[in-house]
Formats: sequence, C-alpha cells, structure tokens
Amino acid sequence: MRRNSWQDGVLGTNCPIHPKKNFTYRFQVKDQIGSFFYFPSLNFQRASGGFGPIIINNRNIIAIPFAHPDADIVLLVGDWYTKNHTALRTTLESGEELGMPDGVLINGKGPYRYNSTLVLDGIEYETINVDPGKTYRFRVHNVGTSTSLNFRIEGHNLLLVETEGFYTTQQNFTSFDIHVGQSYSFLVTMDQNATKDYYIVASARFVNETVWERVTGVAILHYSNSKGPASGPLPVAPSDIYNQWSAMNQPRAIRQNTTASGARPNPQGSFHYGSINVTDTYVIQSLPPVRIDGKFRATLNGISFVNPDTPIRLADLHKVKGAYKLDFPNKPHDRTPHMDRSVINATYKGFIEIILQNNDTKMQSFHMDGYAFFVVGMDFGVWSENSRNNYNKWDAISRSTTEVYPGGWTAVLVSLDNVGVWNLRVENLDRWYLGQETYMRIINPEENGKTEMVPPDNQSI
Ligand SMILES: [Cu+2]
Repeated sequence: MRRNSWQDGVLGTNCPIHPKKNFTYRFQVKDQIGSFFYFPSLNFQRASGGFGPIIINNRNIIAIPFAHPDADIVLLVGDWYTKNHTALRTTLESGEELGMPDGVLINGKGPYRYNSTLVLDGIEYETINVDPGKTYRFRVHNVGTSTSLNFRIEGHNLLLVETEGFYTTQQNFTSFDIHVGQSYSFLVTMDQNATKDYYIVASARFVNETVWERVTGVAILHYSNSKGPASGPLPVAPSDIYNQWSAMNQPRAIRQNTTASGARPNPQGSFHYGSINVTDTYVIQSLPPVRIDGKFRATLNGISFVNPDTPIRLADLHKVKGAYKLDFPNKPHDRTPHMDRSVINATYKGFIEIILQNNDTKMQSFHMDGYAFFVVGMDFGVWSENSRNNYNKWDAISRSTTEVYPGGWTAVLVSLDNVGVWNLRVENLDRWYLGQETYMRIINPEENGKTEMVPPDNQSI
C-alpha cells in the first residue's frame, strides 16, 4: 500500500489482527497501475497461503503501451513445504535451513503428471484455457517462501510489459526468472498449432536440477481447439545455473518504458532521476544467520531487527519513549552482531542511494514498502564508489522488489516523497523471520496535515 503507513500491515506500522478479529483496509489507489499481491506478513504465515492477487487498472482515458489483451490470467507461483508454518519456524529457530521445498504450486495446485515416476497420480493441477490467435496478459507473482523460480511456457514467447506497476520496454523471453515477492506481466499470443496442450512451468532456479527435479510446478495451457494432452519432456530450464554472471543479464535488461503513460496523465519517464543529486547513501549488507544471545538470527548491517511493542508512528503519536531507535547504521560495521529496534532516520524529500550487498549464501529479494525505487546497478563482488560509473542513469526500471545475487549487490535510488514509516526487508521468509528488516522513518518536519494521512479510526494501541 502506497500512501498510508498507519495501516501498512507490518508490525512497525500497525497492530496485528488477532484471531477471530478483522480489520478493514480503506485505501485509495491512484499512482500504481499494474500487478500486485497481498499476503500475511507475520509469523511465517505466508508459507501457509493466505495470499491473493491485486490488479489495479488505469482509468479508461489513459492509453496503455500495448493493444488491449483479450483477457487477463493470474498465476501465483511459489515453493511449497508440506510442513506448516509453525514447524518451519521451529526449523529456523533451531539453526537449520529450510532445505529443499516439497514442490512448487501454481495457483495452489500441484504439478500435472508430465512424468509418471516423478509425479504421483491423482494430483490436482491448474489448467489455463485459451483460444487460438488471442493474446493474454499473464500476471505472474512469486508468492513463495524463499525459492527463485524460472517461468516458461512451452512453445510460446513471453513478451515482458510490466513489473510491479511500471511499464517496461517490451522484450521477448523464452523463460524468465521471478524471485520471491516479484510480479511481472507478460503478453502471450496463442500462435502455435493446437496439436496438443502445452506445459506452463515454474522451476527452482540456480539449483542442481537432478536433485530438485521434483520441485517443479507444471500447469497446462489448453487451446480450445487442442487435439490432445501435453506430452514429452518439459521445456528446458536455463542451462547457466553455475554461471550467474550470464543470468544477471536478464534483470539488467529490464528497462523503463519512457514513453508510456503512467497512472496519471504525465509520462512515466518524465522523472529524470539520473540528474538528481543523491543526498544520502546507505550500504546495507546481509550476512548468513549467526547465534545472537543464544538465538539464531540474521542481520542487516550487524543488526537483527526486533519489532517494537508499539508501532512506530503510534509510539510517536502517544509519546511512548524507547519504542524504537533512530540509529540504523548507514554502512556495515564491525561491532558484534546484535538484536535491536534500529530504524533508519531518513530525510523527507531526500533522494537516496541504497546499496543492497548480499553476503549471504543465497539469492535474496529486497522490498521497500510505500515506494518504488530505480534499480540502477547490479553486479557481483563488493560495491565501491567506482561502481557508480556503471549505473544506468537514463531508463532504469522503477519497481518495489529487486533481486540481489549472492556475492553481489544491487543499487537503487529512491525519492523520499512519501511520509511515514516504511518497512525495508528481505522478501525471503527464512531470512525476514530471522530479523533481516528495518524501517525508514520519513517525517515532514513542517507537517501541516497534508503530507501525512491521519490515523484511520480503526487504528488501535
Ligand atoms: Cu510493500
């Protein structure tokens, strides 16, 4: 949710919804057109489901940068563990990794039986019904726990057009990597002959395929004039699993469509971010879990976040002392890792640079609530000031969730125009749960009742 940090749904902004209670979100959608999803944000609950898609359409008078598709198709894909979320928490708390998931689900359903040894009989699978010649907008979301997925449709091109509310330059892909928490729209034209059905596949990325073979989501693309079931091997996965340098070319190729209209009737690309001076730089480093005070915890800049007992703005409103600290460090430091309530003290109207440095062992995705950021750079190694020479200053994509390769970094630029307290986190649930998150507190020192919304009347303390 973009505007109102009083009800952003994370513990630093509002109180949890207790069992058997409900909470009504009221919000205005205006400046984000595109594909999103919702999910429970506490206690690992997303691993048990509870997510769903949100589509925000533009007003009719606003042009979209492609012909209107014949229909929308939503695919929620994600890794799945048969253990429930409480058992998964126990695993993490004991210092173990979650390990290989039990499968990948597509819209909550298991794999089509493409292989009678690998897939048991009688599993319910997803079928997408289409008509020959039509073009569909596939909105694909990785709603899973922690596994990066490669998405592909047998025999069909994926024309990338949108990610997380921003139109991209349009490029064809035969397969596309979707990391945890990311959303993409692809236009897919039903231009193949219907001698049979086709496979839709979401398979784990950067893993040993022979070990992870069972962890593959398979749905069916069924033409209305299809002459028979899908058969044969699945479309092949990318072969570069040990060559992440080449895989990184894909996210680097995602560019902003600078001529497309945004949500409002001003051109999406009118914001010349490359010529704005950066006011602050934050280098945020993630490391693998360590034991802190006897507990397994994961850190950002040496701090494993502890949620405040009172949400941050409520603590401000009610003058609750010591609920949080404004001392989140702006770069990695050598102190012993510790647990704390450290929040970033960010400057309203600042234009900041955040470098996400992943020194953990697995792919991570980072998300910032309340904002979209420009993904200006991505590389392997340790970020340095010289890395700025290779930033994309012209047509970087603006989005809310970016991948950060293990042993690499991703640099984003953010214009701090949205007042409130906003969560910055790793989307991989196994690390988020262990403390890899913080908040940015962005307050207008001359608040006049216009830049920050008033708390909703169902806000509580
Ligand atoms: Cu968010």
